[in-house]
Amino acid sequence: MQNILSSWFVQGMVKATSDMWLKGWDERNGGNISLRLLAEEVAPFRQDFVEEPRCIALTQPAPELANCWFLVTGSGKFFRNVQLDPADNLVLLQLDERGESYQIHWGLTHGGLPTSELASHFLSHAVRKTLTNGRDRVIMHCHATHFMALSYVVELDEARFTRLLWEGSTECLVVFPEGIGIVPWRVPGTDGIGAATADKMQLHSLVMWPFHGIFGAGPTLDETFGLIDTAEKSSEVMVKVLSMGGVRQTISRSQLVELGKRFAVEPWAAALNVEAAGVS
Ligand code: 2HA
Ligand code: ZN
Repeated sequence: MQNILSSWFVQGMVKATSDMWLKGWDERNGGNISLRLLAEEVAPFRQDFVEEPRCIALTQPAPELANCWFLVTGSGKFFRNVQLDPADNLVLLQLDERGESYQIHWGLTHGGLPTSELASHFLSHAVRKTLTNGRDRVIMHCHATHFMALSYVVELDEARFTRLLWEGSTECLVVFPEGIGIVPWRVPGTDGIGAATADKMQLHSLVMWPFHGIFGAGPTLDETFGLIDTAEKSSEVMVKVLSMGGVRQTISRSQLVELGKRFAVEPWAAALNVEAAGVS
């Protein structure tokens, strides 16, 4: 019988957290990931579950996620350590039939809790699950360096910031046509920032937390990592461009429209219609 440590979902979390650590996006205990799993995906590993699962009440009920399973990074755990001991740094949990509490079935072998950003994750999962008819299964948060850096110097306007990143690399409009939402600065780890983030997830698969980091939503760990990586790459280009004296030429509005047509995506109109980034 296969051990849960070799399951695709534990191995997927090991790869995502290790890659993100190597990218420099997850210093110390920075960042958190949750992956929604189906009952049939976890069923083959029941022999590895604890006999008496701990039950913990949610600070905010999530009825849309009733009975759902999640693999989540642990609170206070370091991404760089997940590969060394996945069972101590990750946690597999299931919500109850009303979405008011969860039981810990595997992981956190030395105790502890799921990520401090569980409220943001569950509220965002609830929104994305409904919006995408169950397709989106991952919420990922990290401290992507250049993306964060831009939040200190650009106007914190969603359409203008989206336009800046679309212009920062040709692929961006295709990868995140629905643009980037921005939540005003708030204390992390609270229900308030969770609700504000989930609200932005109604329109955008990427959300900026200024001076803190990024939240991404997607169908798989690979896709969500790729989404954040693409936004971060464009941010790095723009940090360099701004450091070299600013934009002198860029991708035009009509070229962005052409890109959308060629790749059959509908670019967020608000970002298409603001004036070109950096050219003032
Ligand atoms: O998990 O990144 O926002 C630590 C954080 C909190
Ligand atoms: Zn954070």
